[in-house]
Amino acid sequence: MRVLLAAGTTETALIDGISAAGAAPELMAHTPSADVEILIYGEPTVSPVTPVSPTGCPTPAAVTRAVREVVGFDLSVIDAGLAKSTAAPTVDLGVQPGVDVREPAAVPDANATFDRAYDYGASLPDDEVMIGETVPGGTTTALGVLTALGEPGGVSSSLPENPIERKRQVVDEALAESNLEAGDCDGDPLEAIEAVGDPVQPTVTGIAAGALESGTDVTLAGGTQMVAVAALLRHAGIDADLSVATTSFVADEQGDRLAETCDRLDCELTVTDPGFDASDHVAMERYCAGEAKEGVGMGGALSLVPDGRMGEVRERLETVCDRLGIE
Ligand code: AAM
Repeated sequence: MRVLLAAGTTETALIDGISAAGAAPELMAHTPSADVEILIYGEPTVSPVTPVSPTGCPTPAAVTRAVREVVGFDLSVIDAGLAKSTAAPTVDLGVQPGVDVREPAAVPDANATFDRAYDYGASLPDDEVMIGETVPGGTTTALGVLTALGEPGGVSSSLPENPIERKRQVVDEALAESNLEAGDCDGDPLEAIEAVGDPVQPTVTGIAAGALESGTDVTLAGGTQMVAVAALLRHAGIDADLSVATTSFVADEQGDRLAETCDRLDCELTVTDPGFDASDHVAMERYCAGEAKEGVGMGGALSLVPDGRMGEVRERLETVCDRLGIE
């Protein structure tokens, strides 16, 4: 199995109170760069911080790394608009960081990014791939494109108390600034991304579209951000089989809505519970309290763990957290 991790940024993450994917707003731009270093090396290398929430919950990259150390999988990192340098080897598709969605164009080069990502996806030699993401603010931009497409339903959050009303306000402002109303982008997913999305979206949507077209099975590894990608693919007229693999933390928060949305988008849904309630380690306690919930391919990675081996993942996560200075 190859995991493709699309790592990017959007200025949208800087909107007050919208994201916990970094200890402080000025650190969020480093989160994706550090996340991919954790996946590759086990710890940040040139990145100055280990991404944690303001209350100290470690990045989901720690969990994905722990799974990787236990079961092993091929990994490629795609630069989907990084704002800070990273020492992780990345595939360069020329993607730029995203602009605040409340500006007229949030992803000015969405079309060109999609095309390059498509060619990359179509060139992959793998029979199956999983695609994950790291982009602070990504649930707000997910709500942006879902609304522009006219898709009902909400999105999750890295915060235990989802600031969904704030997100709706931001999306309303963003649509108005782009002279759009909810549902206006029904048949034009790239217009939705350009107006109110983030650069990870055309990257993941393009890779998935190219991979599916060339006969590669695709699992979208993530929560509501990946549901938004599934919606973008369906609105692009792609009807190939598609799966979403997420965590029990997202599924618990979203309730029946997650399965209903996946059903409507004709996506298979896999939910994996890592059994963190069996541990009294501070990181796992924070996940059980609803922090972070998903990201950096966590739900997809957990779905690769064979029955009976989740205890090993939890043990390994403690080692990864020790290395990251989280105890
Ligand atoms: C990615 N890196 C993270 C992290 N994520 N580091 C710490 N905490 C997280 N939750 P929101 O829209 O609330 O910002 O949530 C989306 C982000 O949270 C994404 O970057 C996702 O990968 C995760």
